[in-house]
Amino acid sequence: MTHTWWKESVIYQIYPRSFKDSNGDGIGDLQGIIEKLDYLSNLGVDVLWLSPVYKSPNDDNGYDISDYYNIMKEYGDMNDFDQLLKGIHQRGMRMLMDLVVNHTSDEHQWFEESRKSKDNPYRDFYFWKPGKNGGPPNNWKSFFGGSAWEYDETTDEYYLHLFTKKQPDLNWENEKVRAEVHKILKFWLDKGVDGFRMDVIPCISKRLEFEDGDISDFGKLIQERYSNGPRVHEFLQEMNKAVLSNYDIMTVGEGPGITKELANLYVGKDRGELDMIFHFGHMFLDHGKGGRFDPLDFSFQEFKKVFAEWDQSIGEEGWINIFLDNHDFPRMVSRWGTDGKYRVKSSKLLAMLLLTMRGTPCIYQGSEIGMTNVEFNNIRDCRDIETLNAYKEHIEKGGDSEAFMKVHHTHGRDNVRTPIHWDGTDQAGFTTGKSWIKVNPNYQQINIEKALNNSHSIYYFFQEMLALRKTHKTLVYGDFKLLKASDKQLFAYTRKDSENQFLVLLNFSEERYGLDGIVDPEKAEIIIANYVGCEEFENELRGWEARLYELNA
Ligand code: TEU
Ligand code: CA
Repeated sequence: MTHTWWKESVIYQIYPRSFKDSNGDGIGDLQGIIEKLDYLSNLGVDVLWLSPVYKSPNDDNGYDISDYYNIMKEYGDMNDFDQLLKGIHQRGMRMLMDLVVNHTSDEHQWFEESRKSKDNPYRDFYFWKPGKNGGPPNNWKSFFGGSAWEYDETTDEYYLHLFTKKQPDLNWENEKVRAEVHKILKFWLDKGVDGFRMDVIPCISKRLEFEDGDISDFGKLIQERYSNGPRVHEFLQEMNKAVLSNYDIMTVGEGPGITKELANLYVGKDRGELDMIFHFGHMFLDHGKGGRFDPLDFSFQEFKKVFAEWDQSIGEEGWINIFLDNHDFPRMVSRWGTDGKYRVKSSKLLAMLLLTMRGTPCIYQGSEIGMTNVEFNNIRDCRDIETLNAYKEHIEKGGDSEAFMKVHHTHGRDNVRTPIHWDGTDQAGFTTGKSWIKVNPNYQQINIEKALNNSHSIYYFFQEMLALRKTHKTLVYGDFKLLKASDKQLFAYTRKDSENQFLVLLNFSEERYGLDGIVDPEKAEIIIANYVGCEEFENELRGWEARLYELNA
């Protein structure tokens, strides 16, 4: 086993806007993160992934960049950034920046030039096409509702935007665009940044025929038209050769549309492309043909199968991330656990799942204290452009507002973007001003100050699991084997290498679960569990009980 730091690391994702506000304007900022570096270091995470902090008009909260070389003014300035990076390194941690180069903001100087005229030197930095039959060039839909094309009167043409109309797609066919991206990478890497999470990276190579797609099934549209285009690997290998390979860094692709069959083309160890990807096998499980706001039921067995099949297909060849939520998906305890009576137990169970799989785990801010989804009853409380656009479309089609808000409560992105609960004071200690988005009303029950004063809190369970993963490398590199695949309640698997064998038992229900024959107490020792006093329950798991056993040879 060759030790690789980015395989043995655990990432903690920070959504800066909601992490900690230091100057009372109600918006999180870099100085706020600096204030909390000891908290993060004490938790035991290794790499901090910051969602975008570059200059942006915030149409999509920073995923619409207008200047890659400057810090968003609400977050601070380059001095704050340098101080933050230094503080992270001083604590032995690393920083991942969020590289968003599938598209820019429409307020980026390149686009402002590009839209001026058909012969502007920047015209080919983006995709411009004449309309067809009085409408857009094809039937492609944006991830965020409506057409993926916006008409621009000045030059009587449409431009492509897979996301909002303020996020025009960059034309990677143009080698000048690729050279500019390499320059951006080099600028931040020369400042000492330890790598990048690359936003929607499988979408950077477009199918230039721009053929219509099957818009009745958004997941299919992503796979058949938007992701895994003809030159994506060429572009990534070129980027790796020109820049990435010159640094000891970590590169993480966000991979909507990457299938398990295609994954090792991106992350295979000899591919010279990316180190790992966030795949969406489980994340899109409950997305119906209409996308996130068209929810589907799915089975627990399907959820388990995703982990087994992805591990199987990646094998020893590549590497993946392990995550259960992020800034785009509902809170993990509300989505995969239960945020009622068993919130604490199920949060710890999910922590054990996250930290005993093969891959580089990523903890989303607030998961370490079991933060939950938030019930917004009024669309005016929502801030996410994807939600606001979907709501508008829903109402225009005669949909019912209450029904939409109900789906938003379980599936919307605002759920994971409310401020972190630092304590039980006003605005949860996040800001002394008025927060940009409502604080979850349960902040007095769920907050970091309480967690730090409770030795049985979710926080300390995460801390213990993180420490275990550090000292038991079998949990990083060991073979994964799913047990009882068809069981409707138990998620059981082993992790094994030449030194150790571990058994993980996760009871995804409040019903008890009999363990007859699964564990031989003579040959198994409990390393950690989310209940105290497991010995007298050798043959039974209680509601949402999680156990990690070391199996003696
Ligand atoms: O997300 C792309 C993506 O695939 C998810 O946004 C998800 O598919 C989408 O929410 C549809 O439900 C990345 C960023 O993570 C996201 O925050 C940005 O909004 C998006 O790209 C555009 O940059
Ligand atoms: Ca602020």
